[in-house]
Amino acid sequence: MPFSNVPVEICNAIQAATRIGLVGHVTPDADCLGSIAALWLALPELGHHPCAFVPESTVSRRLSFLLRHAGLTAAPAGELDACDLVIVVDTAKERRVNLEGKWESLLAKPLLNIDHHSTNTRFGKWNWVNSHAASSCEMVYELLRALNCQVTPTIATLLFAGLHTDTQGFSLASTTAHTLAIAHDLAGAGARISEVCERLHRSQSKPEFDLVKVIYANTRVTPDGRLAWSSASYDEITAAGCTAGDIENQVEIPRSIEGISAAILFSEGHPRKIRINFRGEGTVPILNLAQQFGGGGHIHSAGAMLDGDLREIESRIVEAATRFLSDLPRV
Ligand SMILES: [Mn+2]
Repeated sequence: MPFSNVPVEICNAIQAATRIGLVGHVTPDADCLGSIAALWLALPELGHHPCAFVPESTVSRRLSFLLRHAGLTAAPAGELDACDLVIVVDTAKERRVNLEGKWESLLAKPLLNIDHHSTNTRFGKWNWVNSHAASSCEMVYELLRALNCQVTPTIATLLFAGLHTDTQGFSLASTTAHTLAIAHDLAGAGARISEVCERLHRSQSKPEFDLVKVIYANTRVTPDGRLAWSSASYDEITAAGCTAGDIENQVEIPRSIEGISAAILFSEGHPRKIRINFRGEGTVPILNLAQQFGGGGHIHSAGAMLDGDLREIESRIVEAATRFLSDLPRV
């Protein structure tokens, strides 16, 4: 595998640093946590003492195994002061960083931005943004190879988790021969694949299962069959015994209906804070719709946050989505 993809200044910035902070995005997913945990395990080999800033309350129960496997303990936010380099992974814009306190405090630091979101605002001093990469873990793998770091079985497991989830089990259009070649390398390095997949797909708690039932029950499809959407109100989420952190990729439920062009999930993790996940099938550039509502992400997978009444936001966005899709040719 060639690792010439990694810009030399990225390696230089890491090698020159003494105390490296690691930061990801709010509502961290497996790609974000896997990237942070893998770097946290690998960088000491280069003589660095990384600090991972991952507020514990933001990590879903289902994904907490990633941090446990790494033996990672999150650093208190105050330790950011001592860092002379902060690597921000999988985060499209600085406002989405997952930090206790104010994200603005981060901007005073030299930032190294490693990401695969096409909407990345290039907020770092160094920016390595590759929107062709299926996951940030894929990029972190290349980085570790370029830095001549060992990829231990645990590091391989963490990176595999990110590759696997961001590609929906290697099922999305973003899955390339390159993605699979890296997955092959990770398997060769000892990634514990069945363990990751059991944690990700066969480890639902009863509350998570009950929330899934709500999302199935609330799924609707427009008369033309092009849009499927669902919702979970704050009351429904709490009645199931879940919290905002348990909303992950349940948008895959309405998305699983045959023939749709787009799927949307509206979730009210906190009262009147509505998170919207958008997915586009085939060539549907759903990001353009999400951006009408201040959102961002990838061309076929995007998100937005709005404040207000769930039902009002739901009907407004479903209407806009229907219009958006009617202007596109049928897939
Ligand atoms: Mn990602």
